[in-house]
Amino acid sequence: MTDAKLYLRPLGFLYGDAADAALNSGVALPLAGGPIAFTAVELIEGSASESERQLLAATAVAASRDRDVAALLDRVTAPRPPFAGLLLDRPLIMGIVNVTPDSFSDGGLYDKTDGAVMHAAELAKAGADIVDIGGESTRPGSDAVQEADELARVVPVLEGLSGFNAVISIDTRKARVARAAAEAGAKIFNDVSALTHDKDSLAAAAETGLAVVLMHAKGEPKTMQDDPRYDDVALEVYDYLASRIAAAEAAGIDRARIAADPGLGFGKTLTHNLAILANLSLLHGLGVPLLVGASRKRFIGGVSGGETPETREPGSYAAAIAGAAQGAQLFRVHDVAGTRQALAVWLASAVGKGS
Ligand code: 7PJ
Repeated sequence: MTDAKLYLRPLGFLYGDAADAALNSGVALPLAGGPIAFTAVELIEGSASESERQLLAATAVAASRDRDVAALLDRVTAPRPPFAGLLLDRPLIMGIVNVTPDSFSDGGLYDKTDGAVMHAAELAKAGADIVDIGGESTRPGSDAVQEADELARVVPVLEGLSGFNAVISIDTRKARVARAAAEAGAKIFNDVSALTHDKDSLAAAAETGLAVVLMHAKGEPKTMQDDPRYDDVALEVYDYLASRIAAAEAAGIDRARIAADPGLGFGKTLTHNLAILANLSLLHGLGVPLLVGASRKRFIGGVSGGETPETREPGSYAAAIAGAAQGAQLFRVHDVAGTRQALAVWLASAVGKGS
């Protein structure tokens, strides 16, 4: 096979005492250095168009003398440093604050500065570790927003949050917005274009020292849902994110400041979104924390019904749990209290005790 690349997909997860016992007796390996252990690995060699797959015991992969396998396995198992100052020893919740008049899920309810500031405070009280402030709707079909309009929307909100107790993230594709947000105290540059939309974004991230979320999207928001196609969506998303992490590092952004996100709903059909979720653990090979943004997205309605975003909340909890069960570290959600409860009950029942 020409151009064969290597991927490792951890499988067979253990939690709590079972994970500890398996790690101590050497029959499992730690997932991203966290409390979850994995017992099996799908070893994938090839490319999105042609791949060979083998299911192996994790211990067999650990015993491999192949240097590429060993290096990749190191990335899968290595502990992740704190992200934007936050320890990754439990699922972290990023609450969504839209400051957009056309936001699809809250109908523009929070489009005024005071409303957005109040909403952010409510999310923090409900247990959000991060609040993500966005002034440009990137939902499917939406138009681009002018920089001046976006700045006018988000800067007063960020200023209203000075001294705020949760970490502040700015959801933007624009370098100037990210720079203004950094001045106003934001710690995370969450970019659905993975720092590609604006040619100054890599430099803005490097110079401000912001942590970055690099998200996969295929195409622009306006047209991304017009018949997206992939040979193998999970491998193509992986390759894209790997290339964006490399570009970020080359621009001077330390790997410790990077998280990766497969971008559910961004140029993906229902089948693509589900393939990504089912293969999520593959992305630990990127060697950075993973963020999952499934909240209220259309694919949830596609699985089980749920015409309006508000009715997709139970499915959003389930998608977050599916991500957490595979070791994803960050969850971008609308309903912070509900997601927190869902993740807490899942974790407590997987581990067999409350925290
Ligand atoms: C995402 C995002 C996502 C990250 C939006 C929506 C559309 N940022 N911004 N991941 N989605 N990192 O909330 O439905 O999935 S805007």
